[in-house]
Amino acid sequence: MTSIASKKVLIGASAAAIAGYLIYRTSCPRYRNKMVDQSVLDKLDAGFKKLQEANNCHSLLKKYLSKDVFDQLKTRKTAMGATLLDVIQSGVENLDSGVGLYAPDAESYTLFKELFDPVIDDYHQGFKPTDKHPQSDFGDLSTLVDVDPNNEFVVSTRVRCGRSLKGYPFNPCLTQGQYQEMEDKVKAQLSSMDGELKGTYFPLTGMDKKTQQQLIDDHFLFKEGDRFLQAANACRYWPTGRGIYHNDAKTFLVWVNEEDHLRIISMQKGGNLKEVFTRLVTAVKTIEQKIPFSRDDRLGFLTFCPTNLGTTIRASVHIALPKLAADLKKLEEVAGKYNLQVRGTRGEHTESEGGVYDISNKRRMGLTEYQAVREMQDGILELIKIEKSL
Ligand code: ADP
Ligand code: DAR
Repeated sequence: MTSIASKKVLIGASAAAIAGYLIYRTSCPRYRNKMVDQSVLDKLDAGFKKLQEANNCHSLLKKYLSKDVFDQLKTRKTAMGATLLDVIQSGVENLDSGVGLYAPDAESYTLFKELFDPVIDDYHQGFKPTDKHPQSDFGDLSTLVDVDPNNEFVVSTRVRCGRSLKGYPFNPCLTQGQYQEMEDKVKAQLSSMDGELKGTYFPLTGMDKKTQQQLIDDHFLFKEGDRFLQAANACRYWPTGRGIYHNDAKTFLVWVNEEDHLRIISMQKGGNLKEVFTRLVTAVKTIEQKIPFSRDDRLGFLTFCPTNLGTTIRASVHIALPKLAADLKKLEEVAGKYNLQVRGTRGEHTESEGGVYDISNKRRMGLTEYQAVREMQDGILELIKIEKSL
């Protein structure tokens, strides 16, 4: 075959190969799914317009979803099929969101990093894209204290962390079967807890409403129908796969598949933070030997909401500071100086009842578990000192 003829054959073969690849890319179910549907793009355009026109929206979503970022991200889709709409729909529907976005799966934190990174930096007060969350360190527990030994101000103390089960996406991408599978796995593992942590798992499925409401009123169980989570597609198939594990004393609890796969909680009356955190550390170390958790090398433990990444620790007191709290804005301003966040009695997006506030550390990333808990301890001690001086 002449050299010209062989070149013609080679060019023909290459053209056929390229054509075949292009057909594959447009026709292969996997690659076809890589394209964002026009219906999703239309919803995204409408959502972005709504955010832009909202004058009284102060969410981090609105702050950082510029037109440029929006145009960059709106055509992207994760391997699990999550789009920018899955990320922002809660904040579009709830313009009063503080943050307004969630990660439908772990990949979202990198695929939509142009939006997540500035939100994370802002919320966690300086966690840059080049920063790396430190390894877990629960610290020297003997240095923690009872923040209110005379029981003058603190009603109760609670420390919680979130954990995601390795191999499972977050709420919007979970199937009903996965919810059930995860619940079965967690229930089986928790059934072997012993000593102070020994307890019982109570699925929400079949739980009578009176019992459920009493658990919520006593601050043990998560609220139902959170509009922010509903809009984020975090409540599908409810109550399948959802429930609560607790010991008899209700000082050790585990929430299953509310906002995160797991919320591991230690709580008790009074201000003895040292006892509460020691119990949580024991529980986390016990559970992680039974259930593999999803942890990112840069972001730390992964959670559905970016505000909970890293340590995922929220250490809080239910506290009454009548003089400081006479002016809520003043209380929030003073608390903010110590990197503390003020929530209502029933947690976020609620009001105070009887003058009791839920005050906790705000930062969860770029510091260790011990530092996050210590930040709460030191801040609360300062607030009590100020209250006493007024
Ligand atoms: P999370 O702490 O899991 O992020 P929330 O802010 O909704 O979620 O609070 C969950 C529940 O924990 C609410 O019922 C709230 O009243 C309760 N809670 C928070 N801190 C304390 C505390 N120190 N003592 C008792 N209950 C608390
Ligand atoms: N609805 C969200 C909540 C942000 C932080 N709290 C969480 N993840 N429970 C908001 O943007 O207000």
